[in-house]
Amino acid sequence: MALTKEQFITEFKDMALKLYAAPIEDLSSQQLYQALALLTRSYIAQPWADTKERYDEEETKQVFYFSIEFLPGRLLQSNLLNLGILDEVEAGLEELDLHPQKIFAAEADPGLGNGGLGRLASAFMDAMASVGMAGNGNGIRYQYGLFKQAFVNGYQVELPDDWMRNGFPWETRKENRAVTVKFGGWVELRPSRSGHLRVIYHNTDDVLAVPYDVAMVGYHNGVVNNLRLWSAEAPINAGPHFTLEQRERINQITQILYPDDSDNAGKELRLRQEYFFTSAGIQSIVRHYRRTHNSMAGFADRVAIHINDTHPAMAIPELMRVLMDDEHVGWDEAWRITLKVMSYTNHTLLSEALEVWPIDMFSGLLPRIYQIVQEIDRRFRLAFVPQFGQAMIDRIAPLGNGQVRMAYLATIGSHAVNGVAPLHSELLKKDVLHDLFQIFPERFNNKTNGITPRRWIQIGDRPLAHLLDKKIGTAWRQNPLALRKLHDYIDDTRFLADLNATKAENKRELAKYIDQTVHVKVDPDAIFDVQIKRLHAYKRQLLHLLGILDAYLAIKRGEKRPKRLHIFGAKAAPSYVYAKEIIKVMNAVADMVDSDPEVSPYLQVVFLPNYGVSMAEKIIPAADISEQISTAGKEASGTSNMKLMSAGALTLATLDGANIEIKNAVGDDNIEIFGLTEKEIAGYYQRGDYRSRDFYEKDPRLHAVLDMLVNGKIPGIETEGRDIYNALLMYNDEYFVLADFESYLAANARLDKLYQQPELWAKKALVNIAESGRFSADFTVQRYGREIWHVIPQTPEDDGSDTEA
Ligand code: Z2T
Repeated sequence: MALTKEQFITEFKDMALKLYAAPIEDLSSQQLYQALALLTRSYIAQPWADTKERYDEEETKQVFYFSIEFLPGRLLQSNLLNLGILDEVEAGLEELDLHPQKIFAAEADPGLGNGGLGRLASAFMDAMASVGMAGNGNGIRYQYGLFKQAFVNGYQVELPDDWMRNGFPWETRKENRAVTVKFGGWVELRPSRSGHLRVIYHNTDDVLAVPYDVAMVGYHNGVVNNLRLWSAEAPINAGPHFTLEQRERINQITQILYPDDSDNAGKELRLRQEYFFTSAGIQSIVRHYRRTHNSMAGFADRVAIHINDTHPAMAIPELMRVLMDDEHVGWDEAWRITLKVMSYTNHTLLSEALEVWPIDMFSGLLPRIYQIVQEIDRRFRLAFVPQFGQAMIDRIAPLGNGQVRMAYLATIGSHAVNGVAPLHSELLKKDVLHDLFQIFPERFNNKTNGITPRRWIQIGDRPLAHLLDKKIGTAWRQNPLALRKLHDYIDDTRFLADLNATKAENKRELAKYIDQTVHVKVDPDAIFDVQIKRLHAYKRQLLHLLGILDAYLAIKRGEKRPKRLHIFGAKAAPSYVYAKEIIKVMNAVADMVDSDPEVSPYLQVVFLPNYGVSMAEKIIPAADISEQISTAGKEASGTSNMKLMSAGALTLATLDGANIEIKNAVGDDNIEIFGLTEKEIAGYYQRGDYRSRDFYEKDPRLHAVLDMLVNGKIPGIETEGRDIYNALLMYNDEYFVLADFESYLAANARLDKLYQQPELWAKKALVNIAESGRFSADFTVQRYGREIWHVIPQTPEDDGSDTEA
């Protein structure tokens, strides 16, 4: 859109006055933020309405991305950027003697997700709008987001995230679009005169699902898509017998996000949440479709529904329910429509994260849905036992072992199933969904994850963005593949120095931020070595920690090395004791290193509390090294690896998830690979001959490091050190930390050496930035659109390379 600085100044002052009846000089940052957000929303309103009208008029096929998590990050700056008025607004604010960054920082960061899965969902929303795809989000409006993390005496404590305290200016409540979701009770199936079954619900608990819509603004294209978040409320005419307790139970449904990343707690409230937003979404999609169509026959040509992991997998039986019970479609036709509409992404191979629900709980809470799952199960068995045998079908039917098995249900009820990086997609076919792959091989495909360079470079890394503009022009802002132009400057000594200077500037900025937030002074000339992701044993923050302890001992022995600053950001699930113990030890090691004048010239450790999207925007631009060190075969994809690469950090990585794609993109010389491969680890499992203790006994450095966990040398830890020591030695080190220790140290030593040659380092950083464009989520959603959702016309150039997992 077009907006001059002068126009903006007038409209902004006017908005502030209307809102607060005061001149802008008297307003707090929060008030200025509210005024600016509301003004921005007023700019969004018309294109939002227009986009919706256009989709309806042109009968565009629409995608609905169902996800129990969305992590959009702060929206003001990205909305201004995408509208194309960020520069004018910032200039206007400065002319008013205001500080844009201070105003942007007043926005609460909606933590409606745990980590990668939720952030990916939001990246896809941004990308779909930006490539002009009709993509809608469907999720939950959690009253409280992911807990705020604080450290008390080095221990993680969790505080409630009251993110809507000041309201959420980007949402609009759509009371007129509310639907009712039914729980519990019992079902009566009664043949009716017209021949179809009448389904009568008795004694249900009814919940009103009220949608709140959030605009998803496309980049410089006038498109504004919709993210619909549902809130649970008591029914309007609840009647005199409706108790406060009942009201309370309803409010609970959308009260809080479950804080588990890659883990399944199996709680009934979680099942309620899943059905709540799924049923509300399906009902509203069907209702909207039926306003302009008098049958459901063409539904699958207008609607694609994507199931982000299995949390919304009830969309399958729910759509069957609506088609049959409300729309009187027969089973076979309903199933044909459902299969064509639904597609499913798996995000993990970890068995503890695979959702299963006890049949008792499931059937009690969702009696009609359970009947339909039983029928899906019955027909699946009938169709495939003859060809594949009872034993195999028993393993993979939707019902088994007294459980509803959601990944199997999702695979059986979708026309497409994908993993999120090639290795992950291969392992899905080989292990977790092996039997279903035998039956439905054509459904399986890969879609490598992506990120949005708009947020991570244009917003997060202004100094780099400006340097790029100067050197290669601004085309990369529209098409990140244009970053490849950087290769032309690989021998441009001046440019390489500029690149290093940009990094140095970002490091000074982060150093300031660290000082302001945790009151720790860090040396901006150190190597900034970053590991930012949820805390989980398979991600092996512990391997990084053991590397730090080894460095500590080496420095104590008198070794000199370039100074390294290790930066961690990680929340642990509140119930994940082992992860919390690792946090405590990290914080203890940080203190030990910091307070030792022999060591602190060479080594520093900072664990920043409350890592999230907005903190990532500050850390990533300053990173020299990106630690992506999961046990091979365990990290489905990873996405912080892509973000850090695009900021020119060198990746220190195992051959896992999308690290392998990064290696293929930049070449072996521009990434630091170490550790066992997935194949080698599978070999250990098969033979059953991994003995972590052998590594401890053979390697004196490892021996010394592990002993530190229990010999009292790290002040302030007791049981934590012992528990970790035991996990590694008595319980045989489930994640092969000890097996990878030596090669991890060797890779680190190579990085230390490389850092002595700044120009060579800069060349490698350049190649990483240049090749990061391929990981733009814009391309990812286009591949989903072409190959799964069928919302993009197939063109001859499509090589279909991504369909081969
Ligand atoms: C999650 O963030 C991821 C997987 C999950 O499995 C759950 C959550 Cl909350 C159920 C992550 C993966 O661990 C990560 O490798 C991947 O990059 C990300 O999803 C997005 O696909």
